[in-house]
This record gives sequence, C-alpha cells and structure tokens, in this order.
Amino acid sequence: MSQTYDSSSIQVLEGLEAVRKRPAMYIGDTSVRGLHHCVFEVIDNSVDEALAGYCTEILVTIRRDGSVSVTDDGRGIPVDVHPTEGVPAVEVILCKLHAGGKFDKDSYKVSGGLHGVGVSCVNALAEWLEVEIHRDAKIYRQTFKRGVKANELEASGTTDHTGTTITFKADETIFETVEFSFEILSNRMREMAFLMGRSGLTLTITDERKEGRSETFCYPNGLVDFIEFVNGTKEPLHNEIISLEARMDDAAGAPVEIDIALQYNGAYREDIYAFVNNINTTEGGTHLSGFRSGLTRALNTFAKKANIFKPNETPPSGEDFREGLAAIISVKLADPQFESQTKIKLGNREVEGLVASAVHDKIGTFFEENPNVGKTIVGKALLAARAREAARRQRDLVRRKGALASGNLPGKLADCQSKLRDETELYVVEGDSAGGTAKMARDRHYQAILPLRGKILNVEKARLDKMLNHEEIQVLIQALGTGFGEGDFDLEKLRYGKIIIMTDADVDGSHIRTLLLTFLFRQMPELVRQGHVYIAAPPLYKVTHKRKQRYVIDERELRRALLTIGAERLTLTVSADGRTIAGEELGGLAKLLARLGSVDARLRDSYADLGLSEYLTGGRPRFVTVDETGTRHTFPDRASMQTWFDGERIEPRVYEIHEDEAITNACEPLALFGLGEQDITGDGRADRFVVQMDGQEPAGQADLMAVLESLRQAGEADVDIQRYKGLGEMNADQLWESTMNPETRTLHLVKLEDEVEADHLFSVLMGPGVEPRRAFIERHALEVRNLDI
Ligand code: 0RA
Repeated sequence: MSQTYDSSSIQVLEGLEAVRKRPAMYIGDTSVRGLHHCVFEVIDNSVDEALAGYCTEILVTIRRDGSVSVTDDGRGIPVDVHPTEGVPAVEVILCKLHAGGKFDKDSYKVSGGLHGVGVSCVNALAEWLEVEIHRDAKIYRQTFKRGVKANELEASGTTDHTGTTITFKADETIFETVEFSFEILSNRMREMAFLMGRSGLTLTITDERKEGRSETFCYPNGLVDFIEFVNGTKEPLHNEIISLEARMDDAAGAPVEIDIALQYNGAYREDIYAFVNNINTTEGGTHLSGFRSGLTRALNTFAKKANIFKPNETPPSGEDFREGLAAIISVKLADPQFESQTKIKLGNREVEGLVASAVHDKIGTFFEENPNVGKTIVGKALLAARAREAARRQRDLVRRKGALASGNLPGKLADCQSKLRDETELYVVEGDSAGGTAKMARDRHYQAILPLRGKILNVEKARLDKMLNHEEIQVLIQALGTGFGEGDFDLEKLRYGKIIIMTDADVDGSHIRTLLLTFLFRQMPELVRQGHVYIAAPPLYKVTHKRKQRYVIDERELRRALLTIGAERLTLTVSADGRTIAGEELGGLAKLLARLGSVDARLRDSYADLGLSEYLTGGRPRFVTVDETGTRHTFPDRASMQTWFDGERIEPRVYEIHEDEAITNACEPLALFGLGEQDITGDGRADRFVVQMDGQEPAGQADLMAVLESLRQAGEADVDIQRYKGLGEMNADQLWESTMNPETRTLHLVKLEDEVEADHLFSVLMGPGVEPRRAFIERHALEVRNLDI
C-alpha cells in the first residue's frame, strides 16, 4: 500500500512539474488571458456537474487577497480512496494530469471541450489552492502549494448540503499578472448563463475588493435571452425571436444537440456567434457553414413559394440574407474536432449537414407559419442586394478616381522610406498641427505620418456607400493599402506593421480615437485580430526639477517620479551601523519602499485596517476578526479562532489571510540594502533611521514606512508639475522622446478578446440607439478618472 502511494505521488509530481515548466502548452499563455482561463477551467468543472444534472448554482468570488473561489452545489468531488492510486479521489483529480474526466465518464458526456485541461493544471499554476467539499454530511478540506499537497485531506464539522469550493491564488512566478478582472470573469459567466440557461443554472459573481460589486446571471430562456441581449441595443425587425432545438445521433450513434436562436435587426452587419460545448468558436467551422446554408435555402424556398422575387432583379445572395441578422448557434458534441489547437474552428464534417437540415426544416416551417416575418426579412435582403450593387458602383467610381487603389498614396501622407512592412509604423494623428510636429519628430526611415482633419464619420451609423464617400476614410484606406470590403480586403497588402492611433489626451481626442477604432473594428477586424492596431499614450504630465524634465504617463508614474526625485535629494543613515544610503542606491530603495507601501495599503484595506508592520509583529496571523467593540483579534490558525468563538455570543466577520508568501517576496529585496523585516516594524526607537535633505536639519525616523513618507515629502517640494493636454503643446523633440521613440514611448496594443462584448460595446456607444447609451453612462459615471472638460 505505502509503495503504491509513494510511486504514484512521484508520478503526480512529475506530471504537474511539466505544467509549471511549460504553462503555455496547457493554458495557451501566461498573460491576462491564461490567468482567467484558469478560473474558466474551474467553472467548467462545476458546469459539468450542472450538465450532469446535479448542480444549479455557481458562485464566483474575487477575494481581497487576490484569490478567486468557485463554489457549486453539485455532488462534491469524491473523497473516497481511489482503488489504484491509494489516495482520496479529490487528491487524484487535483494532482494528476488529465485525471478529471476519467472518473465517471457518463457525467462528463458533453464536458468542456477545448478547455478541459483539468483542474490539476490550475492547481499546478497556483501559489496555493484550497478545496472544501461538502459530502456525506461532512466538510472536507485540503490545501496545496504549487500543485503539491500541503496537508492530508481532513474532515471537520457537519453540513446539510453537498458541493465543492475551490479557492486559488495564481502563482506570481508564472503569470505576467495575477490580478483578476471582474469584467472578464463576469462576461464569460453571463455567456455561460445564456448557454446553460435552459438547465436552470444560476451564476453569481462577487468582487470583495469593491464594496457591493456583484452580479447574478440566470436566463431560463437560454439563447432567446442571449439574442435579446445582443439585439437589446439595436432595433429588432420582428418581435418574435426565432429559436430551434434539435437532438439527434450522428452516424456513429453519438448524441448531437443543436440549439439556435435568431432575430433580424435594422443594422447592416451580421452578428453570428457560434459555440461548441459552450466554447465560443470565433473562427466558425462546420456548424456555422451548416447554419448559413440552411438559412439561405429556407429563405430562398420561402421567397420563391411566396413569389417575392421580381424576374428582372438579381436575387439576394447568402450575404444579403444575413444583413442585420443576430444569431446564436450552440452545438454540443461528444467528440468535437478542432482544426488546430489555437484556432477555434470546428472540423467535424457530419455536423454541417445535421445543422443545415435542422435549420432548413424548422426555420422553413416557421416562415410558413409566420409569412409576414418571412416577407420582412426577404424585403430587407432585397434592399441589401440593391445597396450592395450601389456600393459596388460607388467603389468602382472611387477606385477609378484612384482613392482606393493600392499604390496610389494620399497627398497628406508623409510616407517612410523602409519597405520592410514589419519594421514600419503608420502614425494616424489628430489634426494638421500635431501632424506637422510629428513629421518633424519622426524617424523617417520607418515611421510614416497621416494627419486626419477633425472627426471621421461614425461608421456604426452609416451604410457602406456613404462611408466610401467620406474623404478622411478614403485617405485612411488608401494609406493602409489593404483595399476594402468583401472580396477586396487583403491583409497581405497592408503597408505598415503597426498602425498607431495618436490623439490628444482630452475628450475630443478620445472621441476621435473611438471613431477610428469603430472603423477599424467594424470594417477591417482582421487588422485588430492580427495585432496591428496600437494606441499611443502621450504623457499626461511633465515634471521639472532643477531644469531636468521628465515625462510621466499617468498618476501612478507621477507618484513614482516624485519618489525618485525625493531620493535624489535625501541621504539616509542607518543608525545601527552608521551606514548611509544615497543617490541611485536610495532610488532603488525608494522603489522597493513604494511597493511595500502599497502592500501596507492593500492589507489595511482588506483586513480591518491590519497594517504590514502589525502583521509582521503579530506573528503573521492567518485569521482576523473584529468584535462588536471594534477591537481587532488575530489568530494563527482556524482551531485557535474556533476556541475564541466558543466563548463569544456572536460570530463576527472573519477574514482569512493568504498573503504570507506575497509579503515575504515583497520584503525579500530589502536584504540587497542590508535591511530586513525588522526595519519595517522598527523597535520603538524614534531614530532607527536618520534622513537629511541638503541644507536642512537631520530628522530621526522610527521605521521604513516613515522613511517612505519623508521621501514623498522631499519629492514634492520645489517640483513643477505641468499637465499636458494636447499633442500641440509639445515640440518635436518632446514628442519624439515621450511618444514616438520606441525606447521610451508607451504603446497599447488593441486586442480583441471577446467579440460578443466588443460588438455590444460598440453598438451601445456608437450606434443609433440613445437609451442604451444613456443607461451605460449612468452605470459607469462613477468610474471615470481623468475626465478633462
Ligand atoms: C468526479 C466525479 C463526480 C463528481 C466530480 C468529479 C466533481 C468535480 C468537481 C469539480 C468542481 N465541482 C465538482 N463537482 C463534482 C461524481 C461523484 C459522484 O458520483 O457522486
């Protein structure tokens, strides 16, 4: 028995070690995306419980210590000793690569597909992970550190329900960032609630970092609710949302589920979102092509029967039939095949025909029963066909004038010399005056400048022909060189590797940037998907000290810059050994202290005002609570807290601290300066440190937090802080240095992570509907920073 245990646990370690060595192979990457992927992975496990029919509620909580917990009311992960591994099943599931689904194959009938790497990967990439299981009337707990168990599974207390809670903190040494985003998590949870709505699943997300931030998603009408959400910001063409459900077996006898909902709106685009096993297949695949051909066939059949087409008019194409179409396609398959690992495109051939005939039959019947809806849709398609004709003529006209042809460059473009696309950059600049400065500032070898005058057309509210008539848009298309529109756009012809939008840091600048992004996102989304679009971040401040100037990008940088200046003006003496720290060394220490300062602030914020110093002197407590008199109590472990509770009448709010490792890491670099944690806490002496500013009296300081405060004050004295508004306020040198020099500038890459959400935002913010925009503004008014009017 013990031998099995040993050998299997070694195997386990080797498995998860592979995940830690090559995390990207398992979760895609270690950026924000990979980080959230971990939470989705845990949620997917709970969703699988729901698919199996045992779970109705999932709660996700972003906790104050930066960890996330996912709770479900499923059966609870099994805890009995695994027959061959010799350890509790939960340990196998969490520590063994790909163990997840092998347990109970039936309950994993249609599980997570592309994700599906298993919670063990999440465990491997977590600084710590804690599982709590309610099962068989008992509460089980176990903790892991970086995938290795920190204690045996232990049972305590009693419970009247079943379910699982997995809480984990992402490992800072693996991920580029470990900060979870409420938006990213809640968008995915909303989507999941739409897709799982019919099974009555409720998902709730709470953000403990921000008081009262919580959302609950429950959509009993599933995809119909999803369409209502997508079209809620647009004008529907018909009232009823068309939906269909089909359950069948494929040729091999495996079950296939098809769910579709659709509704036409007054806009000119198609918004079709396709899912396979609850995963958004952004590149479509056989389910999408099956849907398209089934829909085209159904509408053609209907139109012919109803005699709507005129003999001398070109009938609408499939594309025309999809103008203004919002549709969700969700299929569930036992064995989805994807065309490649990263490209999310369904490959199962048999699905195409199954979806096409389901759509043709059921939607055909719907049109027969609702001929008025059918006529409205065919009528819109006929208009689209005519507009397409008109746009083609317009495009030919403009092209004949040379405005769209590649090779013909607009007069106001100051092109660069290099023809190596990957090294070149096109700065799209707001206004002729900033454009002039940018032309002087640039490195003409690889940087091209295109000044645009005033506001470009809002393409969200215009049809194609009007758009092509707009001069600034013609100029932009010409400079990009890709051509434009269905069949003409060719990414290969793009003339620059980076397209950089550079506008003023004011309200007008934001508006122009938004109009440009709307154009690029709606009309040339490939540019965004392939990562060619960037936003330049001109500095917000110029800080002058002793005739030395620094450009500062935002408030946080400003605080850092002031600390650096403070460090240049002060000398720090360590009383114990008379050592002095000054100059660059003090600059380095200042940065470290700033980091400790924010750890201190975050601790106070999160745990009833328990500061860093108190945490360290209090023996690094694990639990904090405040009694009814407002007195704080700390405890090293759960048991000692329980003992204290037993003597209390009420159970006050309890905070569990999981910061030990983060704090140790933050403190560690103090050693580089011959300092340590004891210098943060101090020892009661008022002059453990002495700080001196040139020409002033030396002052004693009790600890490093007090030294930080002196550095701040020294940084703010006699410093001139100027706020930049327009690019025009900078001369060419300053613009180069702050915004265009690749060595010193800040660029933001525009990414397209969630197409449903992006579509939603663009139509709320830029579309014709006023009410959704008003609601959005009211909802977000309090979050505005840096508003400058
Ligand atoms: C394996 C088997 C069973 C349930 C689960 C795993 C399970 C896993 C997770 C992960 C998060 N929540 C979960 N809930 C359940 C079936 C157990 C049985 O037959 O009772």
